Amino acid sequence: MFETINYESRAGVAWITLNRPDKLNAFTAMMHKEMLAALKNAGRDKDIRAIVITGAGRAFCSGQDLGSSDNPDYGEVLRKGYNPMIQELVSIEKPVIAAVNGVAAGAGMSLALACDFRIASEKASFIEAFIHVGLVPDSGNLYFLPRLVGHAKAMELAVLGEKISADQAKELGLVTKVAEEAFIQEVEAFAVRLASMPTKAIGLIKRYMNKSWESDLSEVLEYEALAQKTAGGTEDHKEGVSAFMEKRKPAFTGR
Ligand code: T3D
Repeated sequence: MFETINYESRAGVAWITLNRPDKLNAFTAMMHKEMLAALKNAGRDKDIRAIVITGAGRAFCSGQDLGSSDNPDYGEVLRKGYNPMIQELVSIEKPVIAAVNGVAAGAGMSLALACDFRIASEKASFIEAFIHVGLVPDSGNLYFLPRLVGHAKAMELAVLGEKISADQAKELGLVTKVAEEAFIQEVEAFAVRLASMPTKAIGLIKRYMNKSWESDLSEVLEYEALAQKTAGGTEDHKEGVSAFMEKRKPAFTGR
């Protein structure tokens, strides 16, 4: 179905694997197109309740394919390729996990930052590679990085472009977890756990937590009221309360 990525679904989780391992999964125009289609598909599919993005081979993603930058207008490359992909990822009201199996460089790091969670393998590393080719962080990097690590650290990472290890990323709060055991099994367990939670509530948390950065307190209070009205009408809310009263484990269905 796809040339540059793989798409699989199992146990309520969509697995999107960037699949150009000989180029460390560098982005091409085709990969942007396919990632957008895969994300739309996972967002629309009612059986999918969590999404994992990972890389084939030893890397997560090395950013733009420097050998295939045939469009000299990089603004257009971003507007047509990267930006719709990042916007789609952020607007999906389901949890998206970056399973960072190896190096995440340039726009590959941006892709990981735009996800809701990052689980890193011990072999993972992160590098703001843009500066080494005289470019600026893009694909939402200037938005997400300072929000995740603070302004001073974000400036340091973006300007110095030094590679950081999985453990350093964990210390900075960039990753939820560095996998200690078999990486994919740990990611799978985390994704399945998320996929069995109240999906609508997670979607609302994502939507309004993202909006909170551009809102004042009274706006956030109103968003919370709107979100709680919606969440309060879900089957999962009823199930959660029933399970609590009956002293049993809830069985959430995402409805
Ligand atoms: O359109 C536009 O350009 C605007 C948009 C820009 C967005 C961006 O993402 S700009 C930043 C682009 N990315 C980079 O600058 C990163 C370049 N890669 C690296 O710095 C290093 O490869 C890594 C730090 C990621 C990994 O280093 P290492 O030593 O583990 O691997 P390597 O030996 O450098 O790479 C292995 C192979 O992958 C190698 O090919 P070869 O020699 O075996 O045939 C290398 O050329 C290839 N490769 C790695 N990254 C890219 C790439 N080929 C094309 N594009 C890449 N980004």
